[in-house]
Amino acid sequence: MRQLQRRTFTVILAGAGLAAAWSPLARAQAAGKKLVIGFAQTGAESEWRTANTESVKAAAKAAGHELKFSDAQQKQENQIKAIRSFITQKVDVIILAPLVTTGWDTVLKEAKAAKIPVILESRNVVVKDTSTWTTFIGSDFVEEGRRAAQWLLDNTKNTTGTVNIVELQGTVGSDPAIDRKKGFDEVLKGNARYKVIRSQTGDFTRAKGKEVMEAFLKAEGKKINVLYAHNDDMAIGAIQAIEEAGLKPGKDILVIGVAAVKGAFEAMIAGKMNVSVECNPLLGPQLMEAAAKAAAGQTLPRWIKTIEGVFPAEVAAKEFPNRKY
Ligand code: GYE
Repeated sequence: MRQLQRRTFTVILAGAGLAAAWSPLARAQAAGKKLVIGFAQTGAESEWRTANTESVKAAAKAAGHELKFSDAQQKQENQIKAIRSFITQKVDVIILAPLVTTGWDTVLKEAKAAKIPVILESRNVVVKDTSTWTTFIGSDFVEEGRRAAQWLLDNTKNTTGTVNIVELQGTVGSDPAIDRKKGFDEVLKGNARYKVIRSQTGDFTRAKGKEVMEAFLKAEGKKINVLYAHNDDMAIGAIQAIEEAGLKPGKDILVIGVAAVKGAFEAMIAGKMNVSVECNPLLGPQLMEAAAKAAAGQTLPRWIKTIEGVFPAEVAAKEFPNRKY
């Protein structure tokens, strides 16, 4: 079993940037400056996302910055529009939670030309010119996928025969979906008895998670041993589908989620979910720190990585009171 972490915390990986070259006074001035920040959020697709939005709003308020918030309702074109409007409004910093990895080249170049630093949070991009964004603040999604698979291996090692897995992927083309799949497959590769028999997107939402799980159950029925959902919301939606099909989630079908949000803890305490791999949405304070540095022209590390643990059902009741999201 993986080591458990009672509380989440974050570290800045590397690179003090140009800070060392600055006088203490210049640094204090940069830190104290009130900024106008544009935040192009993906939407409100999950419990994770809601906690993320609240964290950014609260941290901006606490720092005295003005936050211009845009909810893109899970549409990339809305995020692109929001970025362009932030450029027109001459904000000091743009925070982008990119819905998908690709399609950002042009608009990020526009932000760079306007000399507005762009900070990526919670999802990453793939662009030709990587100098168009300053830093990515978020998790190691490949590692999250590996942890999910490792939990499965550890907790099914005393069983025999094929382990049939169905997978609910996140939003198509988003890096948490791509990487959570990659890490999971990587660990199970070479274990021939573990088979992903169905894999489809549930778009990170409860409603879609339920709908797709219904289809999986119709097609595969009792053959399904395990559900791996790329986030807790889809797992929770799927749990309903499993119950409606007359099966016991957590027992007839093992349920693995990602995020470790409160909803997952409730499901684990109720015995309907087996494990949730943590992904911390409370990125607001780090984002504000990075925004101040970026606005002051400092270089940031390319990746400010969140450190996370794994929470199996056995510890859910004990850990629940400590959870902040
Ligand atoms: O896991 C999912 C959300 O980008 C890490 O997006 C984030 C993911 C998170 O909607 O629940």
